[in-house]
Amino acid sequence: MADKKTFYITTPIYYVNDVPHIGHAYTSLACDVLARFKRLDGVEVMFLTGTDEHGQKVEKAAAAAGMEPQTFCDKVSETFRELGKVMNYSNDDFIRTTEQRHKKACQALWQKLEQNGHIYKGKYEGWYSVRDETFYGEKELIEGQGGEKLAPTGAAVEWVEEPSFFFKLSEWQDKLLKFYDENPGFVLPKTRFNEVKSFVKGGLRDLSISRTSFQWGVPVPGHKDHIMYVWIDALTNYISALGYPDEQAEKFRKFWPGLNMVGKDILRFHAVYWPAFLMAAGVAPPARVFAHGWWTNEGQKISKSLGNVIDPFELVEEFGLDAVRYFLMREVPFGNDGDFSRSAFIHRINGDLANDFGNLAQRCLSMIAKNCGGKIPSNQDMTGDDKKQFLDNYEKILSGCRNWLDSQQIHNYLSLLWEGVSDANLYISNEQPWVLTKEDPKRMEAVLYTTAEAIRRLAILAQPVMPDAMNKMLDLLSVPEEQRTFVHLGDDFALKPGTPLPEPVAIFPRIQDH
Ligand code: ME8
Repeated sequence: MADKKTFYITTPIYYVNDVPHIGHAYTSLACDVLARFKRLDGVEVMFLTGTDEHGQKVEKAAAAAGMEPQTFCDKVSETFRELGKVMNYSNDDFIRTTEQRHKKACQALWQKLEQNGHIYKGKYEGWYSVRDETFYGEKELIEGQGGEKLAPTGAAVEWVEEPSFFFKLSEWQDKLLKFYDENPGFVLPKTRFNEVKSFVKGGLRDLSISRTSFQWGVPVPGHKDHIMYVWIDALTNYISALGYPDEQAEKFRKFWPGLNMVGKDILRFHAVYWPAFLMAAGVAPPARVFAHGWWTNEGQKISKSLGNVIDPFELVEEFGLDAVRYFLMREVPFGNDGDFSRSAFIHRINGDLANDFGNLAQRCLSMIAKNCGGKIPSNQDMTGDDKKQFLDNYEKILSGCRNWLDSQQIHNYLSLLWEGVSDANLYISNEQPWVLTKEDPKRMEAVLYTTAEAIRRLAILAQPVMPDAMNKMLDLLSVPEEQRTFVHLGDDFALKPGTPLPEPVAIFPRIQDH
């Protein structure tokens, strides 16, 4: 994937039974960071998100709200678009499963599976959880406090008996295992891949892929009384947005296969069912499925019933967007579970942003304003050491960032950049330009120049996580807007002595806890 000139990344499409919370914001944010990084690195990117609007769960939520399903979906889907604006996602498309382009793709995929002999008609008798939109085997169930049967996720289950079409998933065990062997990077993190493999090794049952007990979904072609199982419908979104069934469509040819980013809760659908459906239809499986972990809130599982849902809109309102984006991407190793706590948030933001990066910029820029006439200082007295230590290492930093992000290690990419921030802070503390103002003003200018140029490079590299704040920082350095991609990191685009700078302002104020 690393050398490809195009990059396709998708978020799960979110159910519209509920309004967006921090978990949804997190997944999409990670995709946004990866998409922005690739764009700055000269890669043609397609970043897709959207909403999952069919199925019993949504139908019930609409009924509970006293609304027609379509009107209900229109309303809730809009809140996910709104989240995208507030979080500054750079998605290129937003797909809704109630759109015609998507229904057409689902029906075409179904027909392909049927033509290729992978579907048969039968009767489903078993357990179903509407909350999880998942069929469960008897052995998977757990016992609730009152002795009732529950899904392994704790969701209620109901017994279902109805005519159903089935996908012959049982025939895919060996083919999937072979595919996994041949594609060792198909699922990340590795531990999750092992879970997927052992699930498949345990044997696969045929999968019920149509329902007859409700109406809200895509009709099975030629069988209007059957509605497609919401997961076969939902997974198809990743290719319907590329123009499937037209496999010659420009986007499809350019971007498929892509990276499907998901939370660990829905890995099985993406790493087992999805590649099986695709291979059965003669389409390539995704290039990678990355399953990230889950957030808890102050140590507790996030749930509506506990009333501890974290509202991303409120968080951004209180702390500012880029602080939220930074915290979510930096605090927890991407792939692990993480805990959201107010004190950890404040500690992280005040430490990394206000103290480390913010102070560095503030110190450097205010000295330039005061002592260099508000212009980029001269670099005449820069030493070979200054350059070697701070400026010549950017290629190594860039390639380090690329490596981390090609394996979706977003936290490591940030910690690599913050090593650069620490080095620059150490440099300015050691060189003490404030002492040089009288003693050696030429050297003072060189020290401030070196620091400002290091800040320019770090700010360019940190744009994917904090696009607004880093743009402001680059504005403060008078870096032309069209010179902010990774091509511009090197010496050819270095700051030009004598360039006038705007009045410096603090970019990352300290958060006062109250
Ligand atoms: O599953 N921490 O939609 P969904 C981190 N429609 N991420 C979380 C989270 C948490 N506490 N809670 C939710 C669906 N998420 C299907 C997907 S795709 C073809 C269909 C994130 O609205 C995480 O990405 O329930 C998880 O996978 C997703 O929200 C589930 O969103």
